[in-house]
Amino acid sequence: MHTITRINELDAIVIEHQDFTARILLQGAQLTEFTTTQHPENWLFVSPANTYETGKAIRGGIPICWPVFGAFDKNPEPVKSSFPKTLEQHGYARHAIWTLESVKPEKDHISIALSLDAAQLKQSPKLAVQVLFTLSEKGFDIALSTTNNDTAPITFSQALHTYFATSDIHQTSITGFSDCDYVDALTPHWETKNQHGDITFTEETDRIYKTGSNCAIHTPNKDFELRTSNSNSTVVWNPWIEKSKHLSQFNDDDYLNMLCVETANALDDSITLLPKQTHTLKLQTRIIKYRQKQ
Ligand code: TA6
Repeated sequence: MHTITRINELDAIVIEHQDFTARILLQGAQLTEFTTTQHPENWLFVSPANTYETGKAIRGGIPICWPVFGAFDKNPEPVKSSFPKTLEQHGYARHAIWTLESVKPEKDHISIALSLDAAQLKQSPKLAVQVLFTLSEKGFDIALSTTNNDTAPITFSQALHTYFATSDIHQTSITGFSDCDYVDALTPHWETKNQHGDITFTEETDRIYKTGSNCAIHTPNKDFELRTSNSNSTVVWNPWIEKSKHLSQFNDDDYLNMLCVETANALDDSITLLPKQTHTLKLQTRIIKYRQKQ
């Protein structure tokens, strides 16, 4: 059911079930591949430019941005005062080697738990995080639980930075955010704007929507449904033509076949934990419609 394999410098858990397959890198507890018998193409985008080197972020799959989302200085004051100012973009979780806690095969699904402890990594403050993947022929579910093991309140931000695959970004849209406010991260002062109708892609897009509502991603040959819990912010990102040329681990034309829809707790939706409190961010992804390839 599961084996540990190596991709260049990185170890990965490979799941081979009769109804689904998956691959999770121990570095970053990063799900990079998920397929089902009914939908055998990787549901996730992973750039062919990745080199799978220790300490290098992998572009694709589901990077876990933790214990901060985005650039440190763009976080709210309570987050900035909880962490050292040297914290890198999207935090340290995606570069760290997570501990494989358990692999529990059941009849029609498998649960895989991995954990990371700030104290063990000599990071402060003392937060601990566990990610639980529940995989089945229906799709993948993720629960990201953070516990405050320190003695003072901690405010943190996070995101499941999911790269979804599409056969053509020009024929891809997102429904579920109409009339929702969003922060446009491409404006100098991160202006707040309002979404009119479906989200479509015609240029670089980098937005933090002020909702965690369920949404649907419509691609030429399949529609994904995303259901979330304990999230009131969703990041939508596509680097488009110019930014793609300057991104590491990414080909110039990769923007044509990916979009990030990130289940988050970002900006005003950052989370404050009292000592011993736990917060769990959840995402459930299903394919709700598919069209045979033309
Ligand atoms: O989630 C959107 C974003 O914050 C973009 O601004 C872009 O920086 C993207 O993440 C990728 O970040 P990375 O650090 O992986 O290059």
